[in-house]
Amino acid sequence: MTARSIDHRPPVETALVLHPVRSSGRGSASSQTPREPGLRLDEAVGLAQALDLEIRGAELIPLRAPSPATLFGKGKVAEIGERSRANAIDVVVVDDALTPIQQRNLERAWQVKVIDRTGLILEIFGRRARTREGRLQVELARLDYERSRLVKTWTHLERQRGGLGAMSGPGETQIETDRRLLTGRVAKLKRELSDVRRTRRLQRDARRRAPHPTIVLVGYTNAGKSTLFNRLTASKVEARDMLFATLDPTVRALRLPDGRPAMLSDTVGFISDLPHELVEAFRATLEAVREADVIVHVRDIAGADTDAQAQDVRKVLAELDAGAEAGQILIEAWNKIDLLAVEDQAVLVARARRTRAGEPDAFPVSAAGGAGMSELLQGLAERIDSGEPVEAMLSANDGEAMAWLYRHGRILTRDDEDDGAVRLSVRLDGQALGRFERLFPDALVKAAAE
Ligand SMILES: Nc1nc2c(ncn2[C@@H]2O[C@H](COP(=O)(O)OP(=O)(O)OP(=O)(O)O)[C@@H](O)[C@H]2O)c(=O)[nH]1
Ligand SMILES: [Mg+2]
Repeated sequence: MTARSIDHRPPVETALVLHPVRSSGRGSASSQTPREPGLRLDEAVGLAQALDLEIRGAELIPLRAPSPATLFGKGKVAEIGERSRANAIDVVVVDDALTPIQQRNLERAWQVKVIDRTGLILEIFGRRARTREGRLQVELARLDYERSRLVKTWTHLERQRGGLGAMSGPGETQIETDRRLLTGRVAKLKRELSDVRRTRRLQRDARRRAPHPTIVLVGYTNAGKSTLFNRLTASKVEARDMLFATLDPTVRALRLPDGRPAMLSDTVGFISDLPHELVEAFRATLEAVREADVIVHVRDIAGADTDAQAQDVRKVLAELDAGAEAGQILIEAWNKIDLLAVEDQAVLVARARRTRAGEPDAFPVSAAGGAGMSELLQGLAERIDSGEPVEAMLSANDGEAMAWLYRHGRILTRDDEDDGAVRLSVRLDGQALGRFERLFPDALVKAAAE
């Protein structure tokens, strides 16, 4: 933690982070990708730190038979309770999915706030959202989560009624009312969101008419997307060693090596077990991903977890109906190579050159140090070259048309005739070609023999 001279924020809350390790071999209740539990624990600590919690302890807890009432066994519950008291813990983070009942029972047993993985991620998103759309989306996801938990609580109570007699906690009427209130708020939020989105769609349509190709950076949280974004566009988007530093997408212009402009987007990071409420809520924001001409999957290639993280990212892309599977051009930027030993860097570079059929092309880079940037940009330019080459004959006073072609196309060859006329061979995508013909009907354009 960095020292702050004046700090007006409320006192820091202390936390204990627990990652249950299920003996069935699966890391958590819903994860598909096997991971080293220690790395999962590190990630959970990172998430808790992203909420500015002061971590007083982090531990793997073996789970042989998960208890429906408290997840952990009786002895463990008592032991953790002891430790929470001894360390003056305010929040216990359980890096797993807790049922509402488990959450409530644990809170009672430990007399602290208990938060599970989904709750933690929702909380982080809630704090980070800056734009109106981002805030509405997170709020919607949170209400959805709360509503589903109320429903679960309620059905649970239904089942229990008669058997156990007096249950503490909210009664059925209260829950019904809460649920109706939530449903009303969800409906209202959805209306507000659709208004905001309509405006954004109009803005985007206006942008889309510009024939600039679009490139979008996606990847696991903390992979270095914003750092790469800043390097490529000379911007200063916040890039920090913090999970979910970026939430709202940012778009900037970028110049490809051949001088053509493109639009680059930085996006929210993905994470394993990303709450489905959030994927749903962010679906519209992430439309940029589905509409991109090229997707760059930024990977922390130096991280021990890199393959599992890549799997998680591909899974979220599939949920968004985006990525290579969906027919989009996708390349990988293998970031943070500076963190590898020189021999390992060489191995990686060799591996990137020999990607097998069906594997995405890979570009080893260091967004922080700058290595590999020109290769990456060149790779992008090549992939964006979907346009057909055409020949344009411009007379000496067609300066405007020529400037337009330089701006929107890729000039392949240029021949200056004696009379001042210029013959350009230029690559233009279909949309740009149509625009050029409308704007400059007198310029002579024909398909070029390549
Ligand atoms: N050593 C090294 N560190 C890097 C490199 N690229 C990024 N980082 C660091 O990795 C951390 C995360 O970088 P960000 O650019 O914020 O990552 P992000 O993918 O945008 O993360 P989120 O927005 O949280 O999803 C920061 O501390 C960066 O300085 C790199 O090439 N080498
Ligand atoms: Mg970022």
